[in-house]
Amino acid sequence: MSAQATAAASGANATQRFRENKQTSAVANQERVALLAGRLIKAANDIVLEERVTYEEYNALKAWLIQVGEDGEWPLFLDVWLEHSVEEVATSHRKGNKGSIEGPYYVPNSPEHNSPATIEMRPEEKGTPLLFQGQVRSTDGSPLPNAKIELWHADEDGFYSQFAPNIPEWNLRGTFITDEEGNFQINTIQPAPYQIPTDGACGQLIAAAGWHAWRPAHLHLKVSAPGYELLTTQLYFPGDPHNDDDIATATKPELMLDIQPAAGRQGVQTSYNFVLDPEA
Ligand code: MBD
Ligand code: FE
Repeated sequence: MSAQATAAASGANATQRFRENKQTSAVANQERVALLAGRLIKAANDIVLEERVTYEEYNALKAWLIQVGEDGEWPLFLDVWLEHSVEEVATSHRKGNKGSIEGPYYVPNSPEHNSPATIEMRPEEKGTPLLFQGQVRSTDGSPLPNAKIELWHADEDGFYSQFAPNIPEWNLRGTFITDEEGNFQINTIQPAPYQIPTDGACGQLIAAAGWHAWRPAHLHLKVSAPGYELLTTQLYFPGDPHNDDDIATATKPELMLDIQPAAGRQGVQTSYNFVLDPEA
């Protein structure tokens, strides 16, 4: 009975999380539905006509779409190949920090700590120790005390707790509160590059197209403070071979960390200051 990190298992978890956490019942306005669904259907028809798609290809598409659902990989598929454009539209007005996609593996209400703190990890947690510190500020430069930093990331094997088996529930997930000066100090480990599951429908597509399945190593963050827009973003590590060809198109030059050897201890450290936009 050894639970394995299968696409279907992590997909089922991601699907369930999505249903629990996201507002999906809002009835969009009829004109908008007709416009957007109409354009999507027209775009697909244009491709069929222009590329002279065969019945063989049409049936392969149908079989694959059915499989995406069976593997629970709609959250993965959409977050990898579409969310980055939605994020771009949603944050284009901002003057503060660059955002990035949330992805399929966020879980709300992770254990809360006052800064400085160490994120929950196993006693034997593998990986380079990482001291992650900085300040949360407003766009006018003023520091934001009591801001909330939610951090989640993969382990040294590229797995996320609650989406892969045999990892403690809140492993490498935590909520950190900035101090009176808006500063934070978080001890964690450096995550590994992440390969999306290769044994499900998304992996099948990647193999069939001759693409790769990698995201560069990344930290996921949600930074918030009362009266400010929620910032959902990711931070990346210089030198990762996939920083310039992320499968999820979610890297930005402004989101690269500056990694230094840790002062007087093992591992590495980095400083990053978050800038939040006041709510309109
Ligand atoms: C991830 O870890 C991730 O961040 C995204 C966007 C998609 C799949 C896995
Ligand atoms: Fe991720």
